[in-house]
Amino acid sequence: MGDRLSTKGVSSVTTDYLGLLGEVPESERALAARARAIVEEALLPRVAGLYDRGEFPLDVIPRLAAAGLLGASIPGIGNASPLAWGLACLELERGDSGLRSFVSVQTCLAMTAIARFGSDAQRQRWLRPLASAEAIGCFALTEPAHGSDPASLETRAFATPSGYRLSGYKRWATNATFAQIAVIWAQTDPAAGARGIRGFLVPIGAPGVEVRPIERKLSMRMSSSAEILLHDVEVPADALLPGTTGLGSALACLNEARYTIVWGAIGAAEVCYEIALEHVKARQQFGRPLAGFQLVQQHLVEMLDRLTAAQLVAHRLARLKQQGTLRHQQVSFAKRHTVSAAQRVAARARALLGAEGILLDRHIIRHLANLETLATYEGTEQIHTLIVGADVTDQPAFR
Ligand code: TGC
Repeated sequence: MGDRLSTKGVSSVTTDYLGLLGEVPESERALAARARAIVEEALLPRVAGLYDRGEFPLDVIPRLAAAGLLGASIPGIGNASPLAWGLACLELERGDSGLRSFVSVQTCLAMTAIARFGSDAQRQRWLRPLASAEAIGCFALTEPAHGSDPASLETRAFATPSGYRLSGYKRWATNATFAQIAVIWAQTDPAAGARGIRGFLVPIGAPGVEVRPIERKLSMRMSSSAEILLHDVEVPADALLPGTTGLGSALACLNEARYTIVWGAIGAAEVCYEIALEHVKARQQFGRPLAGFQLVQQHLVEMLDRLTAAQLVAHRLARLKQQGTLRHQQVSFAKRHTVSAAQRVAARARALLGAEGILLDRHIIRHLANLETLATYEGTEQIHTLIVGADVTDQPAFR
């Protein structure tokens, strides 16, 4: 299998145990099919090398745009259904989480912020270029001292006669090293607390914007992560996203990105399960295939159990989103569920491959490492536990 993992012909047969895909109309599979083609042709043959070098494949971006993946979920741009979008995110993550994260940040964070909270002029200026990849966007909420608690962020937007002066320090912004535009979340009025937080469109090339890549990651190595330092950056009044009304606006964008993580985690889990299953069928020890041992079968069935439960959660989430009744607490529930399931599946798959399981060329260790990021970014597993806990008890326990 080596560096040239082929996913053709195995995924729906071996990982769709309850036949969920059989109920998905062809029209809702087309986007995912295009994503899969890109992954198989343009990513998988070289993914281990890219990951090893910590390099994002910039040359794939035009193909993602041509396939309609950038902005696919944005009304008026892609118009993909939640299910079609989720399945596409699953396929992207089967390649690598860095690819799904690129598409997710561009679409769910940068484009959603503009589509929902931008002025007509901002939408006109940015949405089509972002969908066609003429422009790349990023999103900066987290700060070195404020991750799980963004309400306390310290980046300030001071009103000036011509607009705003932004000063602050952002961290963990995906895509920032090659983006043209950043959605920056800043406090405009500390007395207003979380409701004083507003979003701003800041060109990465503006004087005073400094982007510093975050190096030496051992997870999500194919994704570009960066810090954004704002050294008294002057922006005009129309840099403000006028529809933003507080932290809730930023969190509304995160809901969209969290939805893609729900699906992406399943893609990673599927690949790990498939590779492990193929391996134990082929690998002979003690005179017979590993697959014939009871302990191995127990591992496989528990992996399939978690994977299938995660698929059911994701499909249900898509249905709720389609109906317009999805609550953000349900997204938290699902992110927590599918990422945790994928972590268990990937860890067991790694063990089933023995020493081979730690090789980049066997893919599993890469997904396992990436899943550490999925369990952390856009709300840690613990934060999502507390969001659901508050929902079921009416007792917020964050502070
Ligand atoms: P809280 O008082 O609960 O909420 C403040 C306001 O926001 C509303 N709200 C939401 N609205 C939409 N969607 C959600 N998911 C929402 N959650 C809360 C809420 O109703 C309220 O509205 P209003 O009108 O009453 O003002 O806020 P809190 O300060 O108590 O915090 C709650 C908590 C901890 C759940 C929240 O802060 C949280 O989700 N924390 C995790 C933050 C997080 O996910 N950070 C990661 C950011 S992503 C990033 O920067 C790096 S990844 C992106 C990349 O890869 O580039």
